[in-house]
Amino acid sequence: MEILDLISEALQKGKAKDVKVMVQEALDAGVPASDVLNQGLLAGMGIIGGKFKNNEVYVPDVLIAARAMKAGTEILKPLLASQGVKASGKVLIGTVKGDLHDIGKNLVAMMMEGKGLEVIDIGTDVPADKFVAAAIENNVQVICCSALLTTTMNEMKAVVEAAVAAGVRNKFVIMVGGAPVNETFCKSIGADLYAPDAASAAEAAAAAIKARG
Ligand code: B1M
Repeated sequence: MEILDLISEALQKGKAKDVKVMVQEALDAGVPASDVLNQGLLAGMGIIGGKFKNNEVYVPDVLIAARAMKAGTEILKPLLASQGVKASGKVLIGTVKGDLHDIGKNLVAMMMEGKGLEVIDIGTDVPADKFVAAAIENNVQVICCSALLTTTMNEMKAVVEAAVAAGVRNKFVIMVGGAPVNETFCKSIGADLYAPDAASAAEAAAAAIKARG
């Protein structure tokens, strides 16, 4: 079996230590970091996601797989982050209120760092007014909101509304993303940007910052 399949399999079983060792082995063998991420780690997480949906695995199984994913991405982080072109700017990122999913958010943050952006990560389960207060406090240019649940994606609208209420809507570009989110939803809530994945989110944030001058 190929190393990337072995990484996917170990991740599905939640074997964080094995994932760590094999990610390093793959890199040492010259496999590009992006292949290790997409064809190893994310492939494994995709399979777990499908099984979770079909009730073949349960929350604890997904949690240990998520931990293994984190162990693998920690090794990839410096490599993915060093591939980008430098661009100056500051972004704030968090997962919206009621939502604890942070793997996608962390990947977006990692790719943004790779673009030379300074990333302020305010974690998960973040209320709308906290997004806005932290954006003002840290003087960022882009507010990035992640949501993975259909029940929490509407919290992104609350972030837009909180920015309007605080009189700072024009000060920030508001970017949204996550599995249930799309361009139509982005427009419908009055956000500025939607990106489907971590790499395009980083591109879009850097471009928006550049466009604003
Ligand atoms: Co949850 N979960 N989960 N879960 N979980 C999903 C999302 C689900 C689709 C599974 C399923 O049923 N198939 C489902 C949501 C259904 C829905 O709303 N339609 C679901 C559910 C129901 C739940 C619970 C309610 C389960 C329960 O308790 N009964 C519960 C909710 C807890 C809560 O948040 N309040 C729950 C809990 C959990 C765990 C804690 C066990 C764990 C999270 C661990 C963690 O994050 N630390 C977990 C996981 C891991 C998943 C799945 C399996 C994987 C998510 C993931 O990390 N994917 C997921 C199923 C799936 O997606 N296939 C599922 C990998 C990640 C890299 O992708 O996050 O999509 P993603 O990020 C991508 C893009 O979306 C994008 O870029 C990323 C990289 O390319 N992106 C952005 C993300 N944010 C962005 C922001 C941007 C731009 C792009 O700009 C700002």
